[in-house]
Amino acid sequence: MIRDREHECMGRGELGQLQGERLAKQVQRVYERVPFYKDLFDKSGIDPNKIKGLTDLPSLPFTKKVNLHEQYPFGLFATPLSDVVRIHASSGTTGKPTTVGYTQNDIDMWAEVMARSLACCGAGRDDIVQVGYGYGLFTGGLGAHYGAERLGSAVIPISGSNTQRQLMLMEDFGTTVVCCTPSFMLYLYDVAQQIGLDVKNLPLRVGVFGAEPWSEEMRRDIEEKWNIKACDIYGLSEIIGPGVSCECVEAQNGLHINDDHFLPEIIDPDTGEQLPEGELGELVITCLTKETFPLIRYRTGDITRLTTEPCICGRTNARMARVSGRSDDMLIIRGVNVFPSQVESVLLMSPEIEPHYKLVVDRKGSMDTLDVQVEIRPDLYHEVSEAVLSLDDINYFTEHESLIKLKSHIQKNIKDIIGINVKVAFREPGSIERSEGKAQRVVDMRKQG
Ligand code: DLL
Repeated sequence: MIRDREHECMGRGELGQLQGERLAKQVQRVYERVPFYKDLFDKSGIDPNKIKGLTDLPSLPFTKKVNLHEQYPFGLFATPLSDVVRIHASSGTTGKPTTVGYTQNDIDMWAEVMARSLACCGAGRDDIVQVGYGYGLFTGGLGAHYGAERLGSAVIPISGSNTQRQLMLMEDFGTTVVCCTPSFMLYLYDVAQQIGLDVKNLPLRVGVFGAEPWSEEMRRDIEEKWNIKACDIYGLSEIIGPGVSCECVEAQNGLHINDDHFLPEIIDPDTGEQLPEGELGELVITCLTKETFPLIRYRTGDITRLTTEPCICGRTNARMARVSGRSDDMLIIRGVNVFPSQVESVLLMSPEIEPHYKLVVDRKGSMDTLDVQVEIRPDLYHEVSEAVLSLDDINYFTEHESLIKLKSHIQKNIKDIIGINVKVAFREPGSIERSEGKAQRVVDMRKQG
């Protein structure tokens, strides 16, 4: 169902007009209200009165993550705290978090774009939506919650973790839509297997998965294991939280951006130049309608591409490709740029292995090394374990003929497709740490020494 035909199916020309008007207003507004933007625009020689529409966008300076840290906690707020009704924060890997604020209008707009997104995945009033994203400072739980309520679905606010209880409620309440990270959905499957729950018999029909990079291969794996449609949802705290964009269940081919509120661009991360439609680069977003935390040309660090080609679902908004990773998560292995999700894609081409893996990067002398640890499927594991003398002996385990073949096959695939030599090591089913939120799949020893 298309929730807001007026804005989701608007002609591109008319939408551009609306975006341009909103942009001009927002630029004026932040100039008057946020000292950081007044300084930044003055230093960049920008006269806000001269910003009239979309063609002026490339002349505006970027806002970067470091600016958010410098202005911690409320320096970028464009409204007095008395108008703020909610504060969220995203945990930084180092130091202080990034703080974001919302007025009541911001919360309403967020609920609306989330409702659109859930509808885009095929959810509606009759659905029972289980929100398995964390509630708290993280935007996932409350974002999905308000959106599902606005849509009129029955919401189960279970939050993250609670693995066994998640499964119990899915069964007892008849959950039809689940929202959580894709890695948590895989963990839920493992636990369902352990307790003998046949998930294919659940009434669950749609999963709304995001908050971390995942691949097409992982989508297929989840869809097949759970017998559901798995849709990708994207967002970030700095812009609003989840609901910046979402795939439609009809095409599952690119995420529809709510671009009447969030104006997207793709830039070359090195030069900052805007790239033409279709080219891969860093996503930059301008908040056109946010009141408290309206970022201008925010560099998300996320790598994707845009298209405005019509979609079979009838929506006309711009679509972004699945995010392949963050520019700061990109691994450089002996000069080759590698995203963890690329390795995931290649791994999951082999049906003998499970979608649970860890990438360990190190440096031996002046050589970068990448070790790929991945679990093999339980049935193969048991077959191999029975065939060797000792179940516990790791050498017997890895030296089994079928595993040696599989290993060299995967290593060759990674070399052919990504262009790097890696060492693959198989691990027992269940031995790689599971995630109840965002998965941590990379260990970079180079940064730890
Ligand atoms: O992760 C918001 C969210 C919650 C999105 C629930 C979707 C579902 P942050 O914690 O601020 O916010 O992290 C934002 O996570 O810049 C991306 O790098 C990554 N990310 C979010 N969604 C996706 C996705 C939430 N679908 C950062 N695919 C973003 C790949 C994603 N990466």
